[in-house]
Amino acid sequence: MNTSADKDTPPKKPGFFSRLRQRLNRGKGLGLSSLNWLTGRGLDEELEEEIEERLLLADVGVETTERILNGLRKSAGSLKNDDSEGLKKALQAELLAILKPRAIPLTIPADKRPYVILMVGVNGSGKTTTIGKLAHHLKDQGLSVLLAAGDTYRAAATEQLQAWGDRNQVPVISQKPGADPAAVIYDALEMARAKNIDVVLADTAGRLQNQEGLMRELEKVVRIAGKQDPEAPHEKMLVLDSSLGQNALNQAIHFNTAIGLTGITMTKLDGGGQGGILLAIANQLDVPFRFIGIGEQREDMAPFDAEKFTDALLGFRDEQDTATR
Ligand SMILES: Nc1nc2c(ncn2[C@@H]2O[C@H](COP(=O)(O)OP(=O)(O)O)[C@@H](O)[C@H]2O)c(=O)[nH]1
Ligand SMILES: [Mg+2]
Repeated sequence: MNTSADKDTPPKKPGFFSRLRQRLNRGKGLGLSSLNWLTGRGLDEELEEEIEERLLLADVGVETTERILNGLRKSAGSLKNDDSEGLKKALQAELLAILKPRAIPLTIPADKRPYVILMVGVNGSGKTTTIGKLAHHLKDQGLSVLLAAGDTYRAAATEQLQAWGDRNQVPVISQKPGADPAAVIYDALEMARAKNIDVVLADTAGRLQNQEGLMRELEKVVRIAGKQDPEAPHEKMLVLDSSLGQNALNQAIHFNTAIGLTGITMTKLDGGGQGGILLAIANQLDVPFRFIGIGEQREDMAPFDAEKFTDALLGFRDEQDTATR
């Protein structure tokens, strides 16, 4: 037996939010990722304009930027002119005030079985990948999971879901390409009930070319799931590509109006987006953020944490955030 301390202590790898901070920092560098430029300055007109510009470039959007600046002006009134630390804290507080109310984790109550999570979003947003990550996350919590291949438009979509099922060793219910997605999900719920499965993760298609058709299809899926269990789907989770900037906000509003969202997962925070789009969405939609994704692997997703996200966005270091896995 090898008792060397080196072998027993796994190498420290940066934790999720450290990686998020690094990836946001890797972006265009115009965002909020380092507040060094703030040092030694008071909130005069010039600095206000600079903050405004940086917020807009970070995808925060006009309305939400205005809210943040108004809040900053109020707190700056009680700060000394060169108290940039105070100003940074005030900015942090403004962002937190917007994000904190949306940090409501996904919980799976023990009395709702199977718990049905319907994943929606446009093509390429990361639905299927997020299902794979989520299956892993839920299995880690000791829950049994079943995947439903509700994107029946392309055979490749079912194969991709099947691959995630294999990787996580969870069953996948699918039908032939072209099958009715509502029927696939109905079958999956029936199977889940028969096998006492805890959670069903239902994939859906997300073609952009026909928004109305897509929304009607999703409404039908919701209706048919409700025939198995009036409360299903318990979670209608929008998966959003955060690198789309303000377009992501428009998608969120659209899906929320059509089917009433209960949660949002933001993907691709490693993908060039500045992260400020979460502020815009949080400020304008009363829908919780459940998870954020920073890559294509299973471990590249974590529950949304408003404090840690804000610190990552502002480039604040959290020395504790190291994982030992
Ligand atoms: N960099 C990065 N890529 C992602 C992330 N989530 C998904 N992807 C990739 O985005 C592409 C589309 O994802 P997919 O799950 O197929 O999207 P879907 O069409 O909504 O099901 C795939 O190549 C994924 O590997 C993420 O958080 N970061
Ligand atoms: Mg897909």
